[in-house]
Amino acid sequence: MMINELNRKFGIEGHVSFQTGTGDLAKAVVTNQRASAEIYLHGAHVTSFQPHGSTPVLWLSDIAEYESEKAIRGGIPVIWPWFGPHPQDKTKPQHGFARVSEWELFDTTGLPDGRTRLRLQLKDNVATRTLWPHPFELELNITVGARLRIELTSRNTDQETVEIGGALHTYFNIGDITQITIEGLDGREYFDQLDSHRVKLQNGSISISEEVDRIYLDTVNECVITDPNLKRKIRVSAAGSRTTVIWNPWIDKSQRMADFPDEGYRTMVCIEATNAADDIYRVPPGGEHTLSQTISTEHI
Ligand code: TA6
Repeated sequence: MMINELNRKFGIEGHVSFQTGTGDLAKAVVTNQRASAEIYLHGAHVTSFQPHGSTPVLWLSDIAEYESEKAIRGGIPVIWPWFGPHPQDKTKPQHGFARVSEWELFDTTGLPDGRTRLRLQLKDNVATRTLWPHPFELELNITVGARLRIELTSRNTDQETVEIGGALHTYFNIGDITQITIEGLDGREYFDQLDSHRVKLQNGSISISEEVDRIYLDTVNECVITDPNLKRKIRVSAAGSRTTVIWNPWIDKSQRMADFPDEGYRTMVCIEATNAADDIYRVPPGGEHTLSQTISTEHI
């Protein structure tokens, strides 16, 4: 849909308008009483969120690739219907296909409390069925206020039960990776993806001084990033998820990724609301599953 048609059908004064973004991809620009945000229809990808008076909350690569077959590096990639490599077929795209699909805008709402809600939809098509042979409806609800709430609802429109994995693969903007701590995962076991998926135990809060790629299990608590440089905490809660991924690529992996600045690892960390490992959902015909993440900040 052309930008002027998006604005005619879905634009709301004081809430949301539509522009041509990087790579000529269409994006929604939300500016309301509480915050601003940007969402690309490509991948239903939230690329920025900034409560008024606050530092940007999401990290976005300044060399991200904005192309139809690429995922934008940073923000909140929608990982679906599998997390990581495809369980049986490694030739299929890492992290599924939702983040490189063109989503439809379903509706926009200016809520009475001043927040703005966008609903985007993805349905099965020839391309998705070659990768995942099931009909489906996927809906992403994005609610922008002082907090950012993302809800990914999977509806099984097939005649058989399907297994749903995925993640809201959120990249957070931080002052200095070596100075932050992450609370909320103390006492949780995790798969260490960098050590043959060995199961390890988290002792206390997380500090990062090397590449970290961990799938934490049975996670129910809110995660809190304490960032002394930016003088803030970022609170990250999830629902519909009992696995949480913590990732920082550190130096070598940053240099290996073409769309990731060599020094980018210094100012980002991923905390991902995930359905992976033993937290995959078996959704019956006509059933649905919602994975959500809520993000807020507070000054310290
Ligand atoms: O969520 C962590 C992770 O699975 C890492 O292993 C790393 O591969 C990261 O996702 C980014 O994956 P991508 O396919 O976006 O380059």
